[in-house]
Amino acid sequence: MYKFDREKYDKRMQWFTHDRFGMFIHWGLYAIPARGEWVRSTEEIPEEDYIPFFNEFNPKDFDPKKWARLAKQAGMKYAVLTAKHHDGFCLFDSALTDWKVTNTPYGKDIVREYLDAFRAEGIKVGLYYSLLDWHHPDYPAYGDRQHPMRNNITYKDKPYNFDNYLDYMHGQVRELCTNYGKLDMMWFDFSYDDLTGEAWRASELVRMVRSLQPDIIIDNRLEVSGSGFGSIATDEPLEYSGDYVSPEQIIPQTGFKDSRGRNICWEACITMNDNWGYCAKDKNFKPAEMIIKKLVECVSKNGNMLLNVGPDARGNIPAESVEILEKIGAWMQKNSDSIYGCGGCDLPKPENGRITKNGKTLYYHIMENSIGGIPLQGISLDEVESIRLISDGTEIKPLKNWIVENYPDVVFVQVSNTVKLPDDID
Ligand code: JFZ
Repeated sequence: MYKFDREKYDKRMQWFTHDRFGMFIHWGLYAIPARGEWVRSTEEIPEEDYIPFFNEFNPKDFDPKKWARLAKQAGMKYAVLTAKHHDGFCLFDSALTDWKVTNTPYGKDIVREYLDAFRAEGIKVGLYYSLLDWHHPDYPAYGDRQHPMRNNITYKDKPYNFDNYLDYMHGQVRELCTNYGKLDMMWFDFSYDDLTGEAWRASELVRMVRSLQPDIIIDNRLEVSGSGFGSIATDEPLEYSGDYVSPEQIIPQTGFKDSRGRNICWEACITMNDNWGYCAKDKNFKPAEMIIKKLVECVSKNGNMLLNVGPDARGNIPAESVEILEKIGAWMQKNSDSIYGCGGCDLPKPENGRITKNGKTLYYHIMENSIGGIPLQGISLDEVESIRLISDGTEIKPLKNWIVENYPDVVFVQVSNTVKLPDDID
């Protein structure tokens, strides 16, 4: 019988709630057509028209050390790479399939290269593993609303044995958990319709993963997808509940609380443009300033941000993404004390920004200018030990003038009239 162990749980989540910021990497054969990672399904591409990408996959510029340095400079503390996405193509040298990177012209085990490079930079490492598999003959095709061959009549009466697929899937997860050293995170994706929970033989799967990787953190998508909490919000989470909620392309309105009012861990996964996998035409990148504010927002609600990059077919992270990461890095250089080890606080959200908190220290992220001093709502002067500008350590004195006299309960400070990025004071 499985029994949820909260003490163990709290312990394994420590780095996750401390680190707050990670890099998601979506990479695979779909980088070649360059129309996003769902291209095979959205365009209902038959396997034979996808195989050419396999036969030519050879990312000449791939340098995982470069990726790892970029992540590190951006202040990202962990990373998650798609070991296998829905197209079933494996970026690792699986003994259970030929549909793998070591059989392409590239020839090397990309998962291993990634793990080595990111670990060398001190970045925690995770792997994404797709529960869906559009390549495997025992995965439902015809009629499955996600599958590229859902409408293809030649698949209509094709027999398949889903249990074979589950053996394969479990076997591959075992390979990843056995052959690649310590993994910090496993990101299963995703459940839908009847394919959820024990339909994946999920308890057995998670038991195996945890026996091979005792400290690993697992997302919640074996049970639910996206923003659904699942049983992690209850007193008795199921064995396959996963460790955190994984809202996708959305930041929840507030943080999540469980049935006893405890914070539930969560991680918003977010793209920089509108695609996970490389999409050549998609130039709709969010400004770095916005992403920084969203990271602050996640932390102020006790959540993490997993920010995605989709490297191209040559193995380069798009220039726009590099620029965004460099800007985030410059901000993190000065302000990361307001992110790492921080969470939300009980004060109301200020008019002009957000608050993150670490112990007794409040970080006021001022996102909008005010006239006549910034009010630090929710705290009184006698609670304040000191106020400092985080970016250069400058002492900030509470304002004392005639405006302030009219608002005796509020601490006002003057920082700058032209704040562009969230500037922080503590
Ligand atoms: C999934 C993938 O399909 C996608 O390609 C990407 O990897 C992302 C991080 O995860 O996206 C999903 C999963 C589930 C839902 C929507 C998108 N859902 O249940 O609505």
